[in-house]
Amino acid sequence: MQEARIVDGHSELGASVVFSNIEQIKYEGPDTDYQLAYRYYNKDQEVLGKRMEDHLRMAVCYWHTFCWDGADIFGGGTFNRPWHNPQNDRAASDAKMAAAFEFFHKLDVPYYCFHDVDVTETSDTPDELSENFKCSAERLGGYQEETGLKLLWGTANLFSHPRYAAGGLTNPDPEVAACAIRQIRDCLEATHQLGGANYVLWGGREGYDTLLNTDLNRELENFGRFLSMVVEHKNKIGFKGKILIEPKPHEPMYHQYDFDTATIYGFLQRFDLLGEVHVNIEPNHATLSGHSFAHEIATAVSLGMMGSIDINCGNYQNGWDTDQFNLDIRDITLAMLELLPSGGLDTGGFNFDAKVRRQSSDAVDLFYGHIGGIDALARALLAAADLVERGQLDDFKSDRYAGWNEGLGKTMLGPKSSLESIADDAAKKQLNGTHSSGHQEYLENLVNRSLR
Ligand code: XUL
Ligand code: CO
Repeated sequence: MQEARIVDGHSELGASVVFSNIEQIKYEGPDTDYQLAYRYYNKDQEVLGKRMEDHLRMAVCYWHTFCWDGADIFGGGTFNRPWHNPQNDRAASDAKMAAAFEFFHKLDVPYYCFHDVDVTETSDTPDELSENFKCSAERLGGYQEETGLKLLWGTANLFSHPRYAAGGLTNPDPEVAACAIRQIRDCLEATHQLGGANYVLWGGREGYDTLLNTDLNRELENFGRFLSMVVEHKNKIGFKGKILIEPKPHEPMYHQYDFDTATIYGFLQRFDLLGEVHVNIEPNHATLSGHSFAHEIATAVSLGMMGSIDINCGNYQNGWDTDQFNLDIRDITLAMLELLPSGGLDTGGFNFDAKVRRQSSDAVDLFYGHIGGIDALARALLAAADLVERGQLDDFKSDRYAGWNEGLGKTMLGPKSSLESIADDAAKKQLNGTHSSGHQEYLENLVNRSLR
């Protein structure tokens, strides 16, 4: 391995050079044997008239990669990162930030994402959190300026502190909801100040464990009212990014209100927020709600709600949110096929909401995890672009639905049609519709041919 290349000026902010024996990751092509290189992600390569980097707009998340120490519910941390200490004091938070920006730079991705508490030392009171987070945002701004890294989105953590056990915006206690709102206000303003492209709300504890202690209607009404205030504030401060809700059906709660994209659509319609709020789709959350990743993307695109993506995957056996790096190129290709024809991502990106396994305890494993995930995205993009360019899938769908563009189909949908007129016409013409093959296997083979 070659010597590290440190970004100019990093030393001014006290960079730790934690990954000092790792060079910036470069594209070396599919045949390289070097594991710290990209085989498919070639950021300047044009795909369907756009650079790969601009299609994917990839981000690294702060929480899994820099905050998590490998602890799970059965055992403590296994990672022993140099930037962790048990107090998570200012020094640890600074060291973490230096390491994070060194990592972002060395991966050569354009964006990162954070929760307020990820980038801030442990704070005992809401006042302390507010003050400390302001300082953290200043320091993040300094790193962004130095490295050219950009913020894909920020979010307030309204699920870790014990006060949020029964929710943030949907908490039965107004005092707790007020604390949540204060955190959102601070984080939205910091995200704006840092030039963030979006602001995310993941309602991890906006839901319930039992209806026996829950006034579902009151909680949803409050949620709608407070979400409207978020939108109002966004407009007031001139934040141009999108407000995104991240669907997830359960975990940590038994039931979460932001169950899936279609549920969120109904909620936004109820509170007159359609067009103001979009979704941040996560494959592992999609599968938890009984959908595929592609289904959630197709639904968001069709409802005009597409925002951003937290790319990862679950584990098909155990049914919880394992947040693994998604290496399933076929699964991602199917989702890309829904996304690309709509023009792709606008303010959104692909954020790696994924973590290395608890046994992958070396810092270099963070590189292997992300490199694998990045190359999988690049391969899926190439495969989906190939399918779009060949046009067979599109032609097949167009032919399948062609009957609605003229003749009978067009008349049936026309302004003069009624249930009665269509039924009478069917009887008069002795219509006797027959089935035509959906050719699923033929289409699946087309997809597989493009996976290379
Ligand atoms: C939790 C999850 C979160 C959100 C941000 O399942 O996905 O990391 O992305 O709060
Ligand atoms: Co997520």
